[in-house]
Amino acid sequence: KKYNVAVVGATGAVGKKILETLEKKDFPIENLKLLSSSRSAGTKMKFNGKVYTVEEAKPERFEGIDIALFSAGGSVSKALAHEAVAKGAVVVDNTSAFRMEHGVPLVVPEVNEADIKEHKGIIANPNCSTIQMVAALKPIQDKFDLKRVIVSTYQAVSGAGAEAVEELKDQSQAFLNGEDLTSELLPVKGEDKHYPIAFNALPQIDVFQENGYTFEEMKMINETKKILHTQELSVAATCVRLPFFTSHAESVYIEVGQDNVTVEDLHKLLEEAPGITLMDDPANQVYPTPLDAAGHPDVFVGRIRRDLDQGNGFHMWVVSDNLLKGAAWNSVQIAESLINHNWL
Ligand code: 11C
Repeated sequence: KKYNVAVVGATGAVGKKILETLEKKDFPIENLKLLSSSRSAGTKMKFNGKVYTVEEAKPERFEGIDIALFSAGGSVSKALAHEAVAKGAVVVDNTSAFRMEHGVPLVVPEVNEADIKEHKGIIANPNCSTIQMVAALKPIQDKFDLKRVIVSTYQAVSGAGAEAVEELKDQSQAFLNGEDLTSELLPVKGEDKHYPIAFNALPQIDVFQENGYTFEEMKMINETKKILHTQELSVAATCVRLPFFTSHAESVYIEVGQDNVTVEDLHKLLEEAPGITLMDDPANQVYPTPLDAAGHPDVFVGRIRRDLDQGNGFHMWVVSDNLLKGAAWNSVQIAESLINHNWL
């Protein structure tokens, strides 16, 4: 059986990766519809060798669509996702619009695939930095119980969109030419102040909340609890933007609920875990970097070591391509689960 698929936000950084992933996975597509804002409508894009013209996203475009993959920003999802569902489509939404809504499954297939079947038309794809962390945490939670998670992130500029990638390139060039740097976008589009990202580190991703955490940090905290089904888990996050293009890296500290867990136990678990590639051999300087992970769908884990003071505490380093497992790959996996389990 083949399906009618719409990609909303097809011309964006994630939309392009969704198309690449659908091609790579040979997704069973009957008809493909590429949708975007009115600004990008009319753009020609190739898929499986055929040229498609991108159309403006409007409610009537979802007539006859089985699966709609949204990645055009929260406001587009809020405006059109329910319309798409009303026309009979199941929506996989890659924005933060519905993630914390009751009745909307928030899914990383390796972690909580079964949640998909509870959907009422919309399934949310988590934030990229959350996805890679929970993929690494889930096997540990299942076997050794998890008590606490403290994460610090090292995030790529592509997480802030194609314009942020351009800003880093322009600023790097200017810096090396000895010119003044112009900052118009980062840390957050539309905020009062902007700081250079080139040769810098910005401890703000998304807007600040009343509690002093940023929205990105709160996404990591709240989404992790929802996906792992553990409201009692202690989670704290500090999210930082760094000047590289692809893949988010994370230093993750965990405390497990069992005594006598060893680094070898964690190695064995993660070696066998779906979607995880273990790269952890300090004697040979083996550990994953953002460049290693870029272009690959897996979550890479290394640097696993016991805390020197806390017997049940461990540190690890988790890296993954933010546009693939963090976005496009995970969304298409959700769509595959929908069809493989007849959950459409
Ligand atoms: C970033 N994690 O790196 C963000 C991008 O909620 O899907 C993804 C935003 C989201 O800036």
